[in-house]
Amino acid sequence: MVEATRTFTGGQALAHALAAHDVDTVWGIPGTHNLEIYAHLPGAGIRHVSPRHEQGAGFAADGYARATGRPGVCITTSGPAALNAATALGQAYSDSVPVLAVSAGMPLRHPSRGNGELHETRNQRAALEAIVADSHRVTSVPEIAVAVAQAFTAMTNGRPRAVYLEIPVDVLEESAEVEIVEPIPAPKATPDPNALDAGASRLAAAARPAMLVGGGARAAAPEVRSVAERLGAPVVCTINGKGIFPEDHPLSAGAGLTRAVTRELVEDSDAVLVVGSGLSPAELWLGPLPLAGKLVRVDIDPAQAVTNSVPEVAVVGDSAAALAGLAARLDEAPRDGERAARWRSRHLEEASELGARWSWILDGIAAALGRDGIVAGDSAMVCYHAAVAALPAYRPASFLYPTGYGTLGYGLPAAIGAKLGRPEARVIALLGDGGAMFTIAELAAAAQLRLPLPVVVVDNGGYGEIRNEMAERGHPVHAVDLDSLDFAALGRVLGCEGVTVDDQGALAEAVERGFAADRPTVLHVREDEGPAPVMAAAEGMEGVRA
Ligand SMILES: Cc1ncc(C[n+]2csc(CCOP(=O)(O)OP(=O)(O)O)c2C)c(N)n1
Ligand SMILES: [Mg+2]
Repeated sequence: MVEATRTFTGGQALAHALAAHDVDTVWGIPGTHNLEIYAHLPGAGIRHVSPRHEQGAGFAADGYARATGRPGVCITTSGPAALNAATALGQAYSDSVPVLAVSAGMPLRHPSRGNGELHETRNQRAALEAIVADSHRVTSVPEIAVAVAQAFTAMTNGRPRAVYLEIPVDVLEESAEVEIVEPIPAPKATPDPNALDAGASRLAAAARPAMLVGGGARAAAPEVRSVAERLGAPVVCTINGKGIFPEDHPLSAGAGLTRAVTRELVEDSDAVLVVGSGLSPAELWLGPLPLAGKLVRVDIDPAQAVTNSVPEVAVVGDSAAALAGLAARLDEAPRDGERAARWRSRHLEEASELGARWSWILDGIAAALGRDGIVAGDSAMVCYHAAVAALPAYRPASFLYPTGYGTLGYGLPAAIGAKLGRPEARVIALLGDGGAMFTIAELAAAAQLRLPLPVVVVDNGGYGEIRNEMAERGHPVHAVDLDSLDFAALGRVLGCEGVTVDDQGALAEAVERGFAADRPTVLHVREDEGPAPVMAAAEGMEGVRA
């Protein structure tokens, strides 16, 4: 807590309320309507980071939140600025990432009839409300401290999500007596012991158990491990869960739900424990997994516990508490190590097939990244076809990827957010040439921040995935070719180092140098020719990826 009661302007009340919630960094762009917020960020001890576009602010706040486990905050001015951040909020919402967007809005005493106020959006709050889990427009200065506390509760209590807080521009400027509100203590999401009993006995009775681990288990890595080891169960992580279970563990069967190995493992298993995953179609783009009759689900969100696949047993609660409860009920039984080894080698074999086309790139990155690094990826084939399967991860939140919303332009700003949140970690951005251009301006932001950030751009001359989809459908292939750019030169113009690399050794060396540099390094890499991995569509499914 910063102060007890004081006379604050609205902008000051916001800055102090954020500080009271341990916010140390915010991303945003100042404008006429939010100047009163900017006036008070330094006084509240909050570092402000300048992206080059509000979408970059939102993605950076997301990357920071994923990498640190703490909410990310972005600040916009009204109208176009708030809408520029909207896509990033949609991304954070769909991947269960706690991001708070605070925006100035039209004044309280304003007709809202499209009378032409600067930045006027017909209904800004409604536009944002359609995207996030919780949105609120305050009507007075004292309310701001309460609204911030409530926003943090909405973000962090239960399933994390994006939230939106709007402060009318006149409320930002007014002064009033404000009581600073302490963070609201979150109730413990303790699982029901009966559900734990039922889940544990269902799992203990299985001869061939498996586990699927999603992003909701990011704070439960030790508990995931102890349940997996007790069950002797092969473990697959989802894309958002990648790294929660270390991929060099003998029970690891890799990451990615859409993969053939995952489907075959589920088919072969007689009980499957799914932890903190929506089993979302966005990741299961070839169709749902055959989980009927064998599913035990752990989720903090009671609604999500039955979404997409209905379980035999649902354990609702905090994933660490639920898994600890399950582990305590499971015996350390001798298990079939041969089965786990079989699935592990099946995974490794498939991963090397999927990654083949990009293997020199992935191997070069892996060599320099080490066990503790973080990859922030974009929605490019090198990420979802290859890196998910073939770039091993060993820690929670070490692979940041726009899974649910699938937006392009995420990787670079998310990497910036991650690097600022975890300065000691090696962070790398992995982008396609098409997606890179969506937020390429953020190279200038990263350069100004002097971030030692390698940015790998995998260039296949355009929207490769969409080109493939058009061809597969027998449609005319057009609108997908982009003139090849000199990304290294572009990086240099924006204040970075820039290199073009065409072999694994040079790439690994440039990445290694990039981690030690005093600015970002753009690595322009040309994708090898040849067919992309084919992921055959399941019966009746289109198999469309994006
Ligand atoms: C915001 C947004 N617009 C459009 C798309 C549709 N889309 C999906 S993949 C893709 C191509 C991306 O190209 P690139 O980043 O070069 O990756 P590649 O497919 O070539 O590996 C497009 C346009 C999207 N996912 N997000
Ligand atoms: Mg491309």
